[in-house]
Amino acid sequence: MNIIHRRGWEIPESQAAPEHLFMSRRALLRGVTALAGVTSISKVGCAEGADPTADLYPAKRNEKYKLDREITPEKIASYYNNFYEYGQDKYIASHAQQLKTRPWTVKFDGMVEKEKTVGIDDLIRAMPLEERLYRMRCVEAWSMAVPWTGFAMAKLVEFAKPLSSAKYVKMESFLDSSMAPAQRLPLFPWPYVEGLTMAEATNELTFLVTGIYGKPAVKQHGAPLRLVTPWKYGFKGIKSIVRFTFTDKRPVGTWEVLQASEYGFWANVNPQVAHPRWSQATERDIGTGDRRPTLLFNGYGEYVADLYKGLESEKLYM
Ligand SMILES: Nc1nc2c(c(=O)[nH]1)N[C@H]1C(S)=C(S)[C@@H](COP(=O)(O)O)O[C@H]1N2
Ligand SMILES: [Mo]
Repeated sequence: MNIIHRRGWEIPESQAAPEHLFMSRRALLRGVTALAGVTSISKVGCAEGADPTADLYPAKRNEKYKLDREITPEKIASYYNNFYEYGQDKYIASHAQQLKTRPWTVKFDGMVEKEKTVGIDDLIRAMPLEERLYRMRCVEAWSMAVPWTGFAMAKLVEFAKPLSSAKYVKMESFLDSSMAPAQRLPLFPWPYVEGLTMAEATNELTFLVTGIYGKPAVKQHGAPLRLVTPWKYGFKGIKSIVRFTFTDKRPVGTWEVLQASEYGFWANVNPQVAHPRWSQATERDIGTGDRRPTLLFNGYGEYVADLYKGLESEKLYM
């Protein structure tokens, strides 16, 4: 594979996607050609019909989680995305409208009292929805701050009833190339996979997102169910989840499969630990365009630093 040795922000905005730039140009071109056949739908903020959970929005904001910066304008956050099932660049919002978010089921399996599969609307209605303002830091050194709606993952873990022997939770995105043609390409080991330790999954910050900007989540942000771990790099935030598997084996995430020397299991934000191809010291706020210093644990150390005591020998920051 060709590794392009450039620092993240030296890559022009139009082609900035260091997460995938280690892939060969030929593979990329194949991807672009295959995607060119896809019809784009111009209305990218809107589902086919009314969302069956629309009455739950806007949910009450939990004022505990404060921002140190402006909320990123919706029009910017919703048109600058990473969702490789829909393409290789940031401008996948129209392609992502092919995602069909109903019917949608979520499976709970592995080390649980009893396996179960639930419909997304039943699941969302069983959970206490709230709004939280969180910062998000992508490993590519851009960041945003958005109002997510969702529920604490601890509530979902309670609902799933894992056995006490479970140490990790593995999450999987949908696998259906009829609504994501890029899944026919051999670029990625689909479906997208991510994982957390049980302690991380039940940390109070860990949030399962069903909505954004006071409305049900738009497809490009990973509707109808997406993970947000604001102290970790954005790639941990797996979109459009269909399965939670409780296990005693550490899950290997999609990016770790692709390039283990650059993307690991922990992926905690740390300005002092550079990515092998660029510095993580600062980030570009996609809302204002300003460059600002990156904070340890993306500023969430008071909530999460304790999770990593005794794990200092691990590669916690990549
Ligand atoms: N299924 C899936 N989830 C994913 C990704 C992806 O390509 N596929 N990209 C990740 C990356 S790299 C980032 S930075 C965030 C981007 O979230 P946003 O587009 O809502 O800002 O989603 C993450 N979740
Ligand atoms: Mo990312």
